[in-house]
Amino acid sequence: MPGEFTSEPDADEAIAEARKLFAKPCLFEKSVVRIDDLPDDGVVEVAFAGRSNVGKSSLLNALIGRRDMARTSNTPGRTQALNLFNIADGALRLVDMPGYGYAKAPKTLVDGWNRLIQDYLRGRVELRRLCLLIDARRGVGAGDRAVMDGLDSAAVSYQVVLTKSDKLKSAELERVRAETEEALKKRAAARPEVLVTSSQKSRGIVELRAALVGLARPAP
Ligand SMILES: Nc1nc2c(ncn2[C@@H]2O[C@H](COP(=O)(O)OP(=O)(O)OP(=O)(O)O)[C@@H](O)[C@H]2O)c(=O)[nH]1
Ligand SMILES: [Mg+2]
Repeated sequence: MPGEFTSEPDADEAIAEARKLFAKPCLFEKSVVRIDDLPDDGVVEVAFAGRSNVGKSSLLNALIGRRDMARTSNTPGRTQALNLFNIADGALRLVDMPGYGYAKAPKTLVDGWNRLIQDYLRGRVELRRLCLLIDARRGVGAGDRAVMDGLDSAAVSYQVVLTKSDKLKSAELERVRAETEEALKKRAAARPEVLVTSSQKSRGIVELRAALVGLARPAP
């Protein structure tokens, strides 16, 4: 099959490009609590969402190879604003979002999550991909499904990423991954592949970078 020969070099190329991009300087830009305070510079954005404590800030730190650029915490619900990080002087912006579902699973995006996030997800033209993080031990929950419903209807392209894979044995992990991929088949805006990561063990980070590099402004 010709496809078998074309896919491999592409994957290698993406990994090499991604390594270069994520090795470039990354700056914390600002914390935003009002939609009007978002930058108006046209830089492409990738946001990180998921339940409180799922590991969003940790994954963002792992991606940019910094220990504590995005603040992590044992206290769920720590990240309250949209925190913006700028890679390579505007090649890409990473957005760390507040977690959802700490008190109870939201029935809809409207009542479960705050207005800022809703406006951001529905209206932000610069948002090209949302990484939806799911704890590998929990799998897809009611809150995650409510968020996916919102993303599908707003046509926000999203990538599901399993986190904390170091907490599961490989057979169990494979079962959760396969189940999650199956659940995404009916979802219009979901990327079909589920990525498996551990920020603690640095697993799946290269693959996640490679999945995002194509969205960034090409290097000059
Ligand atoms: N074992 C393990 N623990 C992790 C991993 N990633 C994050 N954690 C832990 O999970 C907890 C929450 O991590 P955060 O990155 O702060 O999670 P968050 O999703 O940003 O949390 P909020 O901003 O409060 O919603 C911390 O105690 C982390 O050390 C991982 O890959 N493996
Ligand atoms: Mg956080």
